[in-house]
Amino acid sequence: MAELDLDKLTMDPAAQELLKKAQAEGVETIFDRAKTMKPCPIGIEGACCRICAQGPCRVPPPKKKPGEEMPEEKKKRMGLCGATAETIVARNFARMVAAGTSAHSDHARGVAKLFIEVAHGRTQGYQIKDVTKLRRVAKDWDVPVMEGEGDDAKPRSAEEIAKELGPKVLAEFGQQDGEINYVRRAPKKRQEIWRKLGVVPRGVDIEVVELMHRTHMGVDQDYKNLIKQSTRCALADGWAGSMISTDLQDILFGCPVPVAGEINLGVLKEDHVNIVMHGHEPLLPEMLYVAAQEPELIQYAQSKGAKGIQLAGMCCSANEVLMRHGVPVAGNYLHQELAVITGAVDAMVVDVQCEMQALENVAQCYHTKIITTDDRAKMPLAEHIPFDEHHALDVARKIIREAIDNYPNRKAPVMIPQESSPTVVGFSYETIQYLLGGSIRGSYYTLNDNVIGGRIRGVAGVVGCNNCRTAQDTSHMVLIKELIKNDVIVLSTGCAAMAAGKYGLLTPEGAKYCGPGLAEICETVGIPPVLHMGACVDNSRILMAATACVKAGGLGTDISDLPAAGAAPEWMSEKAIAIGQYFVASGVYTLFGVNWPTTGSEILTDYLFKGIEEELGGKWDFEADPEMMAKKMIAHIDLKRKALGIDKARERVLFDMDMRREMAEAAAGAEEH
Ligand code: NFS
Ligand code: SF4
Repeated sequence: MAELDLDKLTMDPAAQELLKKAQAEGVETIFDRAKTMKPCPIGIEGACCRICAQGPCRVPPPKKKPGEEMPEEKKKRMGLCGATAETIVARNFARMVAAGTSAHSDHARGVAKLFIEVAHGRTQGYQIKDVTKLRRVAKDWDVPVMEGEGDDAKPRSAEEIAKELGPKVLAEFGQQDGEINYVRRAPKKRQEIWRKLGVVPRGVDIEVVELMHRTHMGVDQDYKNLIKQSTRCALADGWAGSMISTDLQDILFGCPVPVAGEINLGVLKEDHVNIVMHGHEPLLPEMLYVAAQEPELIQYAQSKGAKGIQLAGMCCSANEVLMRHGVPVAGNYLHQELAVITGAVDAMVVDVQCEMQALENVAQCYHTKIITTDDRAKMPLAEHIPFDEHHALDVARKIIREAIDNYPNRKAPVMIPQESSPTVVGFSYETIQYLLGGSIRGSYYTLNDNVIGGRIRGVAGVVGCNNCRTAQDTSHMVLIKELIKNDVIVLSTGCAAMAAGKYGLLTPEGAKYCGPGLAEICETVGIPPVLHMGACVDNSRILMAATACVKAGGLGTDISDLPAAGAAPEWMSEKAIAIGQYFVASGVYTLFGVNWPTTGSEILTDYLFKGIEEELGGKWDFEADPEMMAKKMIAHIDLKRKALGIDKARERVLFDMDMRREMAEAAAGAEEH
């Protein structure tokens, strides 16, 4: 195996330690493969079409020297059928949006189906936990929450409401005409923009199917029209699929409130049965969490010589159970193989999305059992224990028993890194409203007030994955630290949020990295500078928070007016592209790092980075350097502040703060002497 330059691969000391262990034990990981297999230079630009059997047709832009004019004949690039570079690159981009939307929406469909089963009392272990949220969501779907008239009216039972709400939500997926329901949640002006452009989704499935149809050979061959349908599809992800996941999961499992947790591989325990829950859908993890506390199973673990059962999460499943129950997190995306390499994971239970097939190979070298649980996501070498909501608790118990039975089989030397960091998570849209909204207005008004007054310069969403083509977590950290240093509060989800947690930014003490304005807010309210809002489907919470800011007043009339920006500096998944597209379509300036999948067409890239802003108020950008990325986001935020006429207020605040600090320093100096 090739020598690895660890600092270039990951900034996480736990990961570095385990990579050394892997090297010593001759176990190959994604980090090794990234060294030997380079990305295809044509594919990386989106310039390869393989949607029909006459291709693949490759249309990379001819390399020109800087400043050199491209000869006209070279500008014309096309596939055998005449599809231009614009069409080919746009089709590839569109298909990423379709796949990403499918992932979130198929997840949502599963939750909706479970929800209906729970309403009818046909499941095992589940219940409706958050009746307040149920009632609020029901109103948004025009489901009555009271029965009877006038003085005789009394609240309907949770089950009654849920029985009526469930099918309505599920119907959203197959709806053929009209508008998806949650469009009504967006600011009025945003709704008008969408309606005028004709991009309001009709349903969820229809937008994906239509996009797949339009990217078939010889259908839509106008790149702007392809991007338009990508927008419609992505909006069905953000404002339907993902938002439905978030809402129904909150109703079933509880709307997150601040809870303490712990992040990194150090949460595994050598003398415990370690079970890692990896994937995205919290349905089974919720039951594993219940079952792992059953005395019978704990005793069973003890009978095998373990002290107890340690559950830990990975990827977005981790975020789900972390923010609802404080279940510790073993790591983000690039930690998955490394967890197995500790030699201490007795079972890794996976469901769907972001699970590397390499897991089954790595597991061959250790004793770890990889258990797939979803019929949509199998691996040939893994054991399959299908999840079934009607016997969910029994399935969870069976899985835990298998893990316990596997505990005595540990063989390779076990090495669990020490690293783990405390975190405070669970900043749902509702929690932020409660903490920062102020009790009088019951809205995001106090947050707005602080933005207007200048203590908070702006709001940034930092989300997305790890990507083995860039050092793990480094871009997340450089970007986030630069933002909070400049008083930009950060809302985070997914693997980015976990990265923030690993390096201490998810605790109120993270205030020490902040500029004076944001530090003051963190200290007064007792919040971290980076608010962990959940899994990637919970980017819908960011949409809701942005909308609430608009509605609270003082910051314009649309999301595109807000001093805000979004970024995914280490993205890798198609879901990230779908998310980015719905943020752009919701009016947000959105930057991605690592690489950009449309560079094969300058015209298309130019449209996504500039032209699209005229239509949607948001736009894409690419920036590989995280420091530069922060600068671009802050510049955008300042531009929006200026447009709102609140740029001067911030100068006054900073002036005040400097004076206050000088006075404090002078006072401290006087005391010393
Ligand atoms: Ni989001 Fe979550 Fe992580 Fe990326 Fe994958 S786990 S859904 S896609 S890698 S952030
Ligand atoms: Fe080539 Fe056109 Fe077929 Fe694509 S659709 S592979 S560009 S012939």
